Amino acid sequence: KQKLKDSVKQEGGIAGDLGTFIPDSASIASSIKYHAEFTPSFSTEQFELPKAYFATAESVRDTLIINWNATYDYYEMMNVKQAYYLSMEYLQGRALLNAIGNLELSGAYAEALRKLGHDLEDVARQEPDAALGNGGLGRLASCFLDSLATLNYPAWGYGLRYKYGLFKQHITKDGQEEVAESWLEMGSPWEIVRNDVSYPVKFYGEVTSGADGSKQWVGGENVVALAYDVPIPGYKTKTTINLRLWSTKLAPEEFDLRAFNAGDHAKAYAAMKNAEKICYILYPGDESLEGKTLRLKQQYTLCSASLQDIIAHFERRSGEPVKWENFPEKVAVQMNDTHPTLCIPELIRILMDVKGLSWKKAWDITRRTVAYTNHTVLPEALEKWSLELMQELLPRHVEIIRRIDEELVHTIIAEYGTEDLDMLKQKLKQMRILDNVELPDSVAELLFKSEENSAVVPADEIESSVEENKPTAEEDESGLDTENEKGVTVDEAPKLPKVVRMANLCVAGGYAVNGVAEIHSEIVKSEVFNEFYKLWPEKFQNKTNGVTPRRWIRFCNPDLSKIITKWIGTEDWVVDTEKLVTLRKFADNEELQSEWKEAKRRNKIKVASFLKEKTGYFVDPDAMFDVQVKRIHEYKRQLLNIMGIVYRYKKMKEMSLEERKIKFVPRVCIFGGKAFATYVQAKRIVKFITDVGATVNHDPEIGDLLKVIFVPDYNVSVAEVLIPGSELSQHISTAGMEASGTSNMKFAMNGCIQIGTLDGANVEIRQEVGEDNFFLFGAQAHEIAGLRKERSEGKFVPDPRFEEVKAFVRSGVFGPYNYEELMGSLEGNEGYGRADYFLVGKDFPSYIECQEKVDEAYRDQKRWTKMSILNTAGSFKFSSDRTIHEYARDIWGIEPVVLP
Ligand code: B1H
Repeated sequence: KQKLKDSVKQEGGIAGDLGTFIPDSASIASSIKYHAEFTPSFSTEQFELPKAYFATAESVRDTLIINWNATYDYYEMMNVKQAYYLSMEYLQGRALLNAIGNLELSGAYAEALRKLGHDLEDVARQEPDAALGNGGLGRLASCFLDSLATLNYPAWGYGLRYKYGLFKQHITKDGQEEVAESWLEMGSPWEIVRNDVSYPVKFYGEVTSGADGSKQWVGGENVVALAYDVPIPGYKTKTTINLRLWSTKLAPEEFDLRAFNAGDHAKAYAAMKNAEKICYILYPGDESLEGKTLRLKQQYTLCSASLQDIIAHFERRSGEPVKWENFPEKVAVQMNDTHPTLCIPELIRILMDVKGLSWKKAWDITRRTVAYTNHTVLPEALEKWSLELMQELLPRHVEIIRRIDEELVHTIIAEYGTEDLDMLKQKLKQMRILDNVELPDSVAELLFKSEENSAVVPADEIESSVEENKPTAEEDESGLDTENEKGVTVDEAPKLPKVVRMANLCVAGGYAVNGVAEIHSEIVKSEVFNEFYKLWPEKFQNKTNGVTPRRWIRFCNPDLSKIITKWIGTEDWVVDTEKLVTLRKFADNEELQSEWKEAKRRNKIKVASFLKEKTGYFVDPDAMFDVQVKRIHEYKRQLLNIMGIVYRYKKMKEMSLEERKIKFVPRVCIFGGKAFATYVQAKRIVKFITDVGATVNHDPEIGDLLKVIFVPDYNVSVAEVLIPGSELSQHISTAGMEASGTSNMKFAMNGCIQIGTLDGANVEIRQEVGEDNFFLFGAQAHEIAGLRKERSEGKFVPDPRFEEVKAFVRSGVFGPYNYEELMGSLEGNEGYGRADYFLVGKDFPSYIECQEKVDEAYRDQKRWTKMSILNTAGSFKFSSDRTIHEYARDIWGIEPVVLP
C-alpha cells in the first residue's frame, strides 16, 4: 500500500499505470494485427469478420485492463466506501462500440479497421448480445453500471455467468419457438477468468451447536464459485469498474475418484454436472416465479460468493484489527429486487459463524448495510419460497430467518400492543416474514399471558389475506427442472403452505426500500408495503429509473446526436442531459426541424432494411413507424394494440380507396418481444399478431396503408436499431401495473412520441415533455380496483366497436387458429380466466379515439416534428446518471472518486 502511495506521489500516476497514452489508428491497427496473430481462435490464413471482431475486441480489452487495474488499485489505496449492486440479471447487449465510444476511440478504431480492410460497424455486428437478463430489470442494472463508471462512483456489480442467456426467439407459422442461446460458444473476449478468486458455496447439510452456543453449518454439498470479471468503462473517464460474474464448478476435493476408479464414471461425473449446472441457464420468467430448487441455488450462489468477496475486500482494506462495526461505513449492498434477498441471512451467518460476532452485532451491521429496490407490485412476482425447501437447502439460513421473523413479531407487538388481539393478528398475518408458520415460543408465551383467548390461532385457520402466488398450471409446466425437485406449488393437503416472504424479509432487513418511479413508489407505500410504511416511514424512497444516454442516444443514434450537439453548441449533453432542455428554444426553428426530420428519415430507412432482412417485408419509409417492443405480458396489453389494429383494418375494408386514404395515415405497426415459454396466453398473443400481419400485409386493398410486423428475437441490439427509427411508441399497460418501464425513456430521448396510460414512468415523462406532446388515454390507477369490481358484477357495458372487433376476429379472417380463448379472455367467460382482468375492453374506446388524434397530429408534419424535438428535450430527467446520483446520495452514501 505504501509503495503504491509513494509511486502516486513521485510519478503523479498509479503503479502499473501506462499513463495517459492515447492510441492512434496506426498503433491500434498493429494491436489488432497482433491479436489476430497471437490469440488465434480462427485459422491463420484469412482475416475474416469473426476473426476481425475478436482481434479488435481483444485490443480494446488491453486498454480496459489497464484502466481496470488503475481503478482497482486506487480504490484499494484510498479505502473508499463502495457500493455493490447485486443482480440476478444484466442485459449488457454488445460491448464493442460502447467500449470504444466510452474510450473516445471510435474514430481511431474505424480508421484502423479500414486500413485492415474492414468496416467497424460490420465488425461490431459479429458480437453476440450478452443477454444475461429478461427485460427492464436486467437492462436497468447494465445502465446503472455505465453511469456508475462514468460518474466515477466506486461501485461494483455482482451477477451470475449463465452459460445460456435468454433464449433466442424464432417466429414460425405456429407463433414463437424458443432456441437455446449460447453466447459463449465462441468465447467472450470481454471476460477475464479469475482463477485466483473463488469461494466455497454450500448447500444442504446440517447445523451443529458448539458448547458456547456458536453454530456450525456442516456436511452437505460443496461447490466452488469462480469469478469472471467484465471491465465496465466509463465515458470520457479512466474509471473502469467491475462486473464480477460467478460461475460454479465442483471443488476438486469433492470429485469422487473412488467411484471413478471403480469404473462408476456416471457417479463421478454426476457431482461435477450438478455443480456446473447451477450457472447453465438464466431463468426466463419475467415477473413470474419458479419455486424451484435450482433457482434458489442460483440466488444463494450469487449472495454467498459476493458477500464472501465483499467481506474479503473489507478485511484486506481495513487491516488488523478488523472493526466490524465500521462495515456499513465502507460497504453498501443494493439488492436488485428480492432475487438476492439471501444476502441478509448470509451476511449474518458469516459475521456470526465465521467471524464470531454476536447476533445483536451481526443483525445491527446487516441492517445498516443492505438496501432493497422493489420492481413490481404484481402479486405473482412477489417471491415466496417454501420453508420446507429452504430448510432442506439452507438450514442455517432458515434459523436466522426465524430469528429475524421473531424480532419483527416483537416489534409489531411493541407497536400495536396486545389489547386488540384481532387487529394484532391481522398485522402479524400481513407483515411476518414467515407465512402460515406458528408464532415463535417467546411470542406465544407473551400473548397467552396477556389474553386467555390465544392469539396463536393455528396457521391454517387464518384466512390468507394476501393473494396467493401459486403459479398457474400453465406456468408450472415450465420443465426447466427436469429433476424431481420440490417447489412451493406442491401442496395437496388442505393446509396452507409454509412460506418465506422474501419482500418482507427485505423490508425488515434493509435500511432503505425504494420503488422505481413516483407512482410506483406511492403504490409501494400505500398498498403493497403499507403496514411496513406505517412502521418505518423513513425507510421508503423513490428512485425513478433512468437509462444511459451513451448507449441510448449517443451511440445508437449518431445522426441525431450530431444535430443535438450542433444546436446545443456542446457535446456535454451526453454526460449532462439537462442541457437537452436547450432544444426547447429551437423547437419551432425550421432549419432544426428539417435536419431533425431528415435524421429520423435516415433512421427509418435503416429500420426498413432491417425489417426486410429479418422478416422479408418491404415497408414504406414515409409511413408512420408505430412500435411496441417489450416482453409479452398481458398487463402490457399488446392485445389492446393489436385489437386496435384489427379495428383500423376493418374500417379500412369498409371504405372506398379514396375514403380510406383520407381517413387513415399510412402506418407500419411493429411489435417485438419474447413470451415466457410456458406463458400460454402470451404465446397466443404472439400468434395472433403474426396472423394479423400475414393477412393485412398481403391484402392488395390495403397496400402501404397498413403493415403489421413482428420482429423476431427482440433484444438490446434490435432495440438499438428500432428505437432511433420509431415515431410513435406504445406504453399502454393497465394503470398501476408497470412499475416504471425504461424503454419509454429511450423512445422519448430519440424523439418518439408516446401513446400511453398514466402508469409507471409515463406519468413523469408526460410531465417533462408536456401534455401536448404525449398521447394519453385510459383509466387511471386509482380507478382500476373499482372497474374490476364492476366487471365481476356484470355491470360493464362494452363499447359496440369492441364487440365488432371481437366478432371480426372470430369470423376467421385471420386464419384457422382458434381465437376463442383469446377473445373469451376479454369477456370473462367461465373457463377463460379472469374476466378481462387487464381491462382491455374498458380502455379500448379511449385507445382508438386517441389513435385518431395520433393520425391527425402526424398529418401535420411540422407539428409532429416539433413534438418530437420536445420529447428529446424533455427526456433529460431520464438519464441513469440522475438516478445513480440519487442512489449515491440518498441510499449508499458514496462519493465520486476521480483517479489522479
Ligand atoms: C421488472 C421484474 C422481474 N419488475 C422477476 N420485476 C423476474 C421479476 O426472473 N424473474 O423472476 C424477472 C424480472 N422486472 C421490471 O423492472 C418492471 O416490470 C419494469 O416496469 C421496470 O421498468 C423494470 C426496471 O425497474
